[in-house]
Order: sequence, then C-alpha cells, then structure tokens
Amino acid sequence: MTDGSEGWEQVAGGGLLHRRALLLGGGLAAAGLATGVRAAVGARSPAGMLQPGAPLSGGGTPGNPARRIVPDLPFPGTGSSRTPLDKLHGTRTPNGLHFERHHNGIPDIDAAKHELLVHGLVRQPLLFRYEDLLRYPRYTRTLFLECSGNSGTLAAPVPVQASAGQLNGLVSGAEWSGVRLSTLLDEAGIDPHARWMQAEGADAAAMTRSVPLSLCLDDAMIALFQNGEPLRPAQGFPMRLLLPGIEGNASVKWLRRLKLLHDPAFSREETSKYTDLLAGGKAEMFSLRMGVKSILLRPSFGLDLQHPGYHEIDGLAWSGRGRIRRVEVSADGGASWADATLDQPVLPQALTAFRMPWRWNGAPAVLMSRATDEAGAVQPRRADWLGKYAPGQGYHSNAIQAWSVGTDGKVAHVYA
Ligand SMILES: Nc1nc2c(c(=O)[nH]1)N[C@H]1C(S)=C(S)[C@@H](COP(=O)(O)O)O[C@H]1N2
Ligand SMILES: [Mo]
Repeated sequence: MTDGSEGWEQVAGGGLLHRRALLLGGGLAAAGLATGVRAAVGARSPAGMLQPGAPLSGGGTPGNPARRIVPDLPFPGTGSSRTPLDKLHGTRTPNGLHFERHHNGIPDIDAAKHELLVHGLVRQPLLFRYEDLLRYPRYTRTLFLECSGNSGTLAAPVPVQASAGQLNGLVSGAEWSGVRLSTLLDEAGIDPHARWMQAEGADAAAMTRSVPLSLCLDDAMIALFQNGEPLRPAQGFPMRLLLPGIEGNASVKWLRRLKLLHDPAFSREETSKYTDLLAGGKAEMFSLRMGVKSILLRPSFGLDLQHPGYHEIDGLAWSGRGRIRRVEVSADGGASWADATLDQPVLPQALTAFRMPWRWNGAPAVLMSRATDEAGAVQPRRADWLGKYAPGQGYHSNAIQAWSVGTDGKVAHVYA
C-alpha cells in the first residue's frame, strides 16, 4: 500500500481507520495530520491587544429576553452581561444569551491571521492556525461554564432583591466542540519537567492563567464551535481554552499562547484576583474546581405566583466534579426535603434541570434546593459557606439559596 496508512489498523476498505489511531500522538503525525509549524518564539502582540475591545451587549432577539449588562464603569468593555436564566428553559443556553465576562472588551480578530503558539517546556515550539485546528479529530462536550464570581452577592448582609438570572446569570450551558488540548501538547512534545500550563488571550487584558498540566491532559479542549456555530466574538472567536468543571476565568478566550512551565506563573488574575481570602487570613489559590450547586428558577423573584394550587418548581444544578446525583427541594424552609426529578441525560460537568411538583396552599412558604454530586459533595448552607471565608469574599458562592412566597404570591429573596 502506498496511501500512507501502513501500520494503521483499518476498519473497512477505502482507508477508514480505527479510532484507536487518534489516541496515539505519533499516529496523527504518521497520517500527515500533524499541522503545527515550527515556531520562532517571541511572536509580537497582535493589534487587538493594544487597545480596549468592543463593549458588552445585551443580545436577545425580538420577543426574546436579553442579557443583563453589569459594566465595571468607566470601562465599557469590562464587566459582565448575565444570562437571563429565569426566562429560559432547559440546559442549553442560546449562543446570543451566553453570559459574557470580559476584562478589557472583545478584540476584533481575523481568524485567518490568528495563531496559537505552544511553547515553554516542550520538545518543539509550534504554531497552529485556525484552519489547521479545523483538520484535527473533533472532540465534543456539553458543559457548564461558570464564573467563580457568580452568585457573589450571597455574601451581602441583606438578601439582594433581584431575579435568579441577575443573581446567578454568570453561568451558562452549551455543547462545545473543538480539539483536545492533549493532542496539540503531544505534538509539541511535553518535557518531563513540565507541571503547569500558562494560557494567554489575545485581548487587551492579555488574560493569563496557569493551571496544573494534569487538567490539560485530561478532558481540556480548544473550543472552536458552540452549539453548532463558530464561537461568537464574545465567547473567544476564533478559539478558546475550555476546562470542564473549572472556574470560568481559566477558560481563556481569544487564545494565542500556551506555555508549559515547571511552576505556576502567578499572574495578576491568580494572585490579586481569583484567590479566596479565608476566615483565618490566609488566601486559597488555584481553587479551580467549581463546587456542587443548584438554583431555583421557578418560582423566583419577579415570577410571582398568580394562584394557589398546582405549580412545578424547577431549577438547574451542576458540579465541577462530575454528574449531579441528586437534588432535593424543600418548601418549608429546610425543615423537610424531597427528591426532585432530574431531566435526562445527566451529563458530567453540565447543567442538569430538576423539577418538583408542588401544590401551594396559599400560606407563606420558603423554597430551597440542595444538590449532591457523584463525588458525594453536598451543597453547603449559606452560614457554612460564609464561615469558611473572610468577610466580603464572594468567589465560589455555591451555597443553598432560598425564595419566600407570601400569601399574595409575591416571591422574595431570603436567607434561610
Ligand atoms: N482572554 C480572556 N479570556 C477570558 C476572560 C477575559 O477577560 N479575557 N474572562 C474570563 C472569565 S472571568 C470568565 S468567567 C470566562 C467567561 O466566558 P464567556 O464570556 O464566554 O462567558 O472567560 C474567561 N476568559
Ligand atoms: Mo469569571
């Protein structure tokens, strides 16, 4: 045979290959699939990194809800826009309503000119173009993405009266598709001394995070598509890092550089920010894995009950450690609990919808939900979550939330 597939296990005629070939780094190169180009390290910053990017947008379409914009004024491109979770149903966020969190706006990137550099502790630094990555074996996962600042207002001394989406809308769910990160690292050749990987974005914030190499060799990916579409500019077009179950900040958008290191880089975003000050005065760093969490969407603030009688309580649950195993709901402020039904399939590190039938008798009620994941972690009570941290610490807010229902059907945010 002279078609280049010598030594490859074929599953049928005409050159169809056993997928095992793709699991071997060397196998790709043998088939002419390795496309990274030898890189001269020291690539210059693209123009998009030298000025603030485009601002946040509400999105939405006529008749449909929009994201809630929360800018860090006076910088219009900095801040967030939140997914209107309480106006949506299901676990897949429409792309125009995926939350946005930018540290210096959205850069305008020409995919044809964009390059991803893989360097540092590798055998051979490599440059990958967008069109190169389109040729690689595709990897697809349905995942949640959550900012570790999500639901941070739960640390406020009095409950903030706002919708479930405004309070918790820094989480979204999508089907992401792209290339496994390990495929590219294999091609560059991982130096045995490498322990960490630093990722850098091509935005004016030059967002830089380091993560343990073990995460990168697991299920991490370079995402190119979201719910079937090429990534939107706000989500990192043309390519972003995506680390399943890990705090959103580390999933670097507009990805331009991956550097293998022996130690973490200790960048700004993992020292002054995204570290969690503990009650004892020490700070927890690299608290990357998102905790088990659930939120109630219906009823919730702004979605008052119009009548006593039958209602379906519903919400979303997720965990960075794997699948949601169980969600319990209470209608009496946590005095008693019952298991909710989980919408199938329940996927690891993905949003899971839960439902609970409820007959409201018109008396005051306090609704809560409590999730347990397959690792056995149970969502903490607010007092327990707060107790771990120094006052004002708002990252990794996964505590149980509560909504009260008044005799008039009005729903309010309460601490219970
Ligand atoms: N380059 C770059 N990557 C970034 C950011 C950024 O500002 N610049 N924000 C991070 C933060 S804090 C979060 S929570 C997620 C948000 O992803 P999204 O905007 O697609 O929802 O992207 C992360 N990746
Ligand atoms: Mo974030």
